[in-house]
Amino acid sequence: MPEAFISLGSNLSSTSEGIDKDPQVQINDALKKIANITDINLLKISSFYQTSAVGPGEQPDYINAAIKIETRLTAYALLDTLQYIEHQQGRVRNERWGARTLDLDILIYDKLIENTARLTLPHPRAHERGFVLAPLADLNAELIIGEYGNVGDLLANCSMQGIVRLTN
Ligand code: A4P
Ligand code: MG
Repeated sequence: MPEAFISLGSNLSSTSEGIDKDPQVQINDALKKIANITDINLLKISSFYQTSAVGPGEQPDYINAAIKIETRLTAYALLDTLQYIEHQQGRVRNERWGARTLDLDILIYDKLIENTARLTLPHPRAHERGFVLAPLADLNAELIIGEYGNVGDLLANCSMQGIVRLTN
């Protein structure tokens, strides 16, 4: 079965039925939903990280994590499934890189290289971002990201300023 790596990020609370859900709860809820999908086996979950927001203006810190899965879904069906979960958890798409209740990105799907309007694989910015590489290194530091090299080496050359591992 194909293996894939997914990053999870949240820096906004959402309120549903009067209950306030902070970013850590958003990530945990997303993990539960992913674990319940028949065509996905959730193999590994990284530590959670508190990370300074990369992007425009002042934004709250993010909680970031990553997972390793195996799945019978194609890469596009997996993207549909992840976007449906984002939508269920109140994601509203405003400005690019803006604050969000939940962001689920496919970092790597097997050895697939894809470059369409809907899907770029490996994820085009994964290799340069500490908030992606730190959780990914928990899962597999030997993992190769396209032409850029392995996660452990990329992480060693990347700024870790504003990235704090949370115990969980
Ligand atoms: N898309 C293309 N390739 C992929 C892929 N591999 N995985 C398309 C998922 N989606 C992919 O994404 C826009 C479109 O990208 C989707 O419709 C999909 O078809 P989006 O989630 O709507 O928008 P976005 O996340 O704002 O854009 P983008 O370009 O994915 O942003 P990034 O690069 O993911 O950055 N700072 C911290 N500390 N932590 C974070 O997690 N995240 C971002 C988002 C910015 N700053 C951050 C963090
Ligand atoms: Mg995204």
